[in-house]
Amino acid sequence: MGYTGLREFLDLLEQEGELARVRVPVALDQELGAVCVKSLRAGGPALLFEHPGDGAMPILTNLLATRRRYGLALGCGPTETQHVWNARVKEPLPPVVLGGDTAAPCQEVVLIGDDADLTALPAPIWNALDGGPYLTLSCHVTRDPNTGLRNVGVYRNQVHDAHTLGLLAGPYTHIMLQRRKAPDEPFPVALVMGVDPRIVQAACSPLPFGTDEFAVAGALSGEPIKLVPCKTIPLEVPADAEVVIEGEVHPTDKREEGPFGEFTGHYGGPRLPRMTIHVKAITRRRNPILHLAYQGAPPHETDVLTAAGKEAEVIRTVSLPGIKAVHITEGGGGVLHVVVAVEKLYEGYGKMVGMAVLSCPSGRHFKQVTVVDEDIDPFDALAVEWAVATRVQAHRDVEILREVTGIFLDPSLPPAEQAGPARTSKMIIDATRYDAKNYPAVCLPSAEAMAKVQREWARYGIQPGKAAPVNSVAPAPRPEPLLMPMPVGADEAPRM
Ligand SMILES: Cc1cc2nc3c(=O)[nH]c(=O)nc-3n(C[C@H](O)[C@H](O)[C@H](O)COP(=O)(O)O)c2cc1C
Ligand SMILES: [Mn+2]
Repeated sequence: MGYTGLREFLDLLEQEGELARVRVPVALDQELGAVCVKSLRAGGPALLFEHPGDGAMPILTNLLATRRRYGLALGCGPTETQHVWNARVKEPLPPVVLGGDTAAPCQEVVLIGDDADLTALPAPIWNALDGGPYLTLSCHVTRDPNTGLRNVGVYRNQVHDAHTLGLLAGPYTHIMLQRRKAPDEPFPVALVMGVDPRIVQAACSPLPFGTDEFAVAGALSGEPIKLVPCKTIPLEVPADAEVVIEGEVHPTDKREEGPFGEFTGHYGGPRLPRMTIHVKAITRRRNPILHLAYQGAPPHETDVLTAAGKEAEVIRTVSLPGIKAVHITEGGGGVLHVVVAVEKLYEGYGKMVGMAVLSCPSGRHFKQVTVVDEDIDPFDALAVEWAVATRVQAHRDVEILREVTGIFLDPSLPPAEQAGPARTSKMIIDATRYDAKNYPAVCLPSAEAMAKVQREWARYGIQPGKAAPVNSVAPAPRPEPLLMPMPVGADEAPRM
């Protein structure tokens, strides 16, 4: 649909003015991270560093770091992704496996054993206190030994030495759940970097356990993903991948891993002995692009990558009627805070929705659910705060749930919880209007006056203001006008 594979997507982004080529050498030790941060804060384009660390292998970052580019990857507008996603993934499209003798781009160069040298890949040190260089956007392909089902998930990899990677995957991740019956046994893994963006979207989304993310990526793209067998392990990888690392996870062979600047904007978990991946082969294109993602203080790519698919999952799995839109916010790192706009069906419905969102399968990591009326755009931070400020009585509308499961990377947890169990408090803020029928009316000029001004705006000769956003943690700019609760004119941006 629209394009095939990463290379064609990059062409599309270039046509759309959404790709910048950085032609000067950029140091891997934090300079590259700093360029990512500055560009992310400005809502900038995808970045192709042509000479990272003076080397010849380009690094691609910030690819899907804005809602606009996430939508472009799906062939839809930035506010349509939730509904487009659910419409397409109703019917997963399984991948096709090509024969082992296929001349696959991902195996133009095959490096086995000692030749498979990780230090040939330009892995950056992203943030000041990182424990080493990290590969950050590797799609880990594994197979469940009990069911034979495939999983594809993104987890961080510290580069320990030429043939060893670290792996940090939460106990709830599917790569770990697949191994729950034999947690200490080594198992094969293929790390895929630089693939069709719809594979990355699926690999970062909380699809139900047992779902083959390649089949979801196939459904998202409208054609089956083409796979080829790996060279040294019994797994299959996308034929057009840029770089593939074949190896084995060794759960009991641990190396000191971390710390790593996480999506929360803080260091995530202490430096600890964690499991390793022993590399058996690296296969790649002749001139590959290494696809990575910056993580750290929001805004960053995880804000969008882990949020958008999860928003679709929340809508799909919460069966209460009246849910209009879901926004997992940038300030919450695309993980911790969620805003839900609902048609309030009866008194108490806001809290009802809040409880359902917290307890849906993909709601595990939410700490704060803000439920707003349907006149509030959940993507408009000003409108959401306005609703909280003017429609909430804390004693009546805020509920706190104690010691429920959270995410161990949350820096606000007591240290013992960050090292393991991660029990957290959660909060529901019901910012829907109480007793809506008798609620004071919203004050604005009439619908007719607003629509006329919208239509005839140019006539007034008013230039846009020059005020810059004051927050450093500002959400990426949205292309549509933000929706305040105002009458909708004919040319108003569509609501979700
Ligand atoms: C850039 C990026 C890095 C991530 N790193 C990790 C990580 O190191 N460990 C982890 O458990 N999840 C990480 N995630 C989140 C997982 O990708 C996400 O939970 C996904 O659903 C995992 O796939 P699974 O559900 O099949 O396990 C990361 C996500 C992104 C976008
Ligand atoms: Mn999965």
